[in-house]
Amino acid sequence: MNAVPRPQASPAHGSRLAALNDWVAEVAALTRPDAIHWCDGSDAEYASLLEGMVAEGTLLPLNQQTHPGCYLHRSDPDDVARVEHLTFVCTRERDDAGPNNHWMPPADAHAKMDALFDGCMRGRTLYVVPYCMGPIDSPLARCGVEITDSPYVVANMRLMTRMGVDALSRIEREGADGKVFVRGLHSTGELDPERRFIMHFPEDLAIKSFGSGYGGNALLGKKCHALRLASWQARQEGWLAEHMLILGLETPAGDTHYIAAAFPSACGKTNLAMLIPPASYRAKGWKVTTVGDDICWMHPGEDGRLWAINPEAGYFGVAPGTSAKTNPNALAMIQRDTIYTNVAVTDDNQPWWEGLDDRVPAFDWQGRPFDPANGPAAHPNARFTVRARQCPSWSPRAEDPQGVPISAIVFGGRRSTLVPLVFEARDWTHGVQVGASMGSETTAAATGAVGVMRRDPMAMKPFCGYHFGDYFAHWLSFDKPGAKLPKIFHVNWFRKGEDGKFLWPGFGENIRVLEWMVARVDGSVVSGEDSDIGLLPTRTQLDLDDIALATEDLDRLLGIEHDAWAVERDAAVADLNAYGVRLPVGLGSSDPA
Ligand code: GTP
Ligand code: SPV
Ligand code: MN
Repeated sequence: MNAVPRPQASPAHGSRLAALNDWVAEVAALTRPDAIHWCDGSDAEYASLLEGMVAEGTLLPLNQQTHPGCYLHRSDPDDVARVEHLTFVCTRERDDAGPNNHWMPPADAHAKMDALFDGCMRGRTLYVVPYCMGPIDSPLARCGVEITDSPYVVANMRLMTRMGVDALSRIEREGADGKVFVRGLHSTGELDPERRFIMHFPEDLAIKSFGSGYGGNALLGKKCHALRLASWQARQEGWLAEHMLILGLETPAGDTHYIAAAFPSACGKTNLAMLIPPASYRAKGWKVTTVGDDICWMHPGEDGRLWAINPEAGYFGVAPGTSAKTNPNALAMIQRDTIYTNVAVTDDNQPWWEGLDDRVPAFDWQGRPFDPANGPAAHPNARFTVRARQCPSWSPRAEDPQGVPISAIVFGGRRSTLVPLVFEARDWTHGVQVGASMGSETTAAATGAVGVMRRDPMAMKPFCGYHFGDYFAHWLSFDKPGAKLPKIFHVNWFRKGEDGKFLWPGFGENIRVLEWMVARVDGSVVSGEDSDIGLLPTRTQLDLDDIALATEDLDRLLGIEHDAWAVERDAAVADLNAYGVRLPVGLGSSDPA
């Protein structure tokens, strides 16, 4: 039962847009909810949703003295991450989805999903959630409506997107001009992993998701809309929808450079986006502001540059590893008005996770008394959901309807061996090749084995809504006369020594690498060594003065192992060649030059 807040009488009166009313009525006829609630996005509605979930026991208030407005949701233990093997892109032509996606014919997918949705909302409330991805007045923003029977999803959508009456007005205004909104239908169903599917229909801008309440599977504005469907739309319309953070880097000279960075899930986007430079850098005037931490939509501007918006309005961040040392901005922002999912709690009911501090938790993520024999106290993919504006480093430019101009694009993976701290691509085409060849060790953000090296081009393997061959060609197409494209770099914060420890201190110290990048962008530093993988900084170009690094560790972090790289490149080329005839000429060749 989830009959909160009080439903409206009839779906027919929800919107001025007939297409929306008709769709809601159609979904209600299929799913048979007890009540229908059109979300307005108000504070009162949010409060009443939380209250309802607390009453039914699906949300637990945390310590309100230390964490006002904070709550804990414990998910079903089998529903803790994205399920890539159950995620499909259902294009009319199989080849349009590409070998990078699971595919099903649209008619079969609809039949399968509609059978699951049949009567699934009996005894529940159907929520209509209008949302806008991007600043509400931005020409670059796109709208959608999610229908869901999960108040947890509604509350999370309220934090993560511009949700409610303003979004509905825009949808109605655009609908009157014939513009289509993204239709996302979601039900948590019985949370049976055997009856769980996330289906995308890019040609119809539609999503159907059943059987999971977890973030990327259920908050349909995020990965389903803003990446899988948006990447499809972006290709048709000449822009890019990417799995990237956006940060503003203020230099001592007073310039601000905006940098977009694509790292796979749980590989450091939130942390880099909220970086606090070490004291010596702060004293010189370096500062980082946060525009976005997960998704970036980039449009070519009239000036030839790429202009980016963050389509989201909140953060759905990884809790484990977040601490006053690693990410003080994040820790500060999640002290209030935050929904936690699958963290542990201390004996005085504060949220806790591995890496936070040395307290010992009282209960683990499943609510069991903590026993290390059961594994980590917090689930490794435990998350927080919070409004973006609560971040101390939040950039007001996140609300700029025109977005921000991008100076540099960074690709990076979690690679314990081989891949150096940083290198620069020679040009755009080489940069696309570097991005397309990216590999990373898998994390807990998706179900399956952790720590396995997998090719994850542009950190988009789970999120590109069409054929990767076409996607790489689309990237290459931005290099045309008049374009002032960003420089492209590759980083790796995760290189390990023989003792299994990270060689590079990471986090705030990553500013040293960003500093080199903007010096390259400004032209104030001439390029370093042209190696077989790209341009490397020389030792003197990186400011490493006051960090303790043994010379042999530094050699490893900054050097190239030529033989091992040759093997890596052959492997990357072989993987790229799997994209067959749609792979742009040159990308699959073993000679990158
Ligand atoms: P998604 O939200 O899944 O897309 O992840 P993300 O890319 O935003 O990753 P996030 O910043 O949340 O980091 C994931 C994990 O990597 C956390 O446990 C971090 O503490 C850790 N991490 C982030 N940056 C660094 C770094 O510079 N060095 C090391 N060693 N670990 C890092
Ligand atoms: C990711 O897995 O990349 C995330 C979390 O950002 S989710 O919303 O589940 O996709
Ligand atoms: Mn992500």
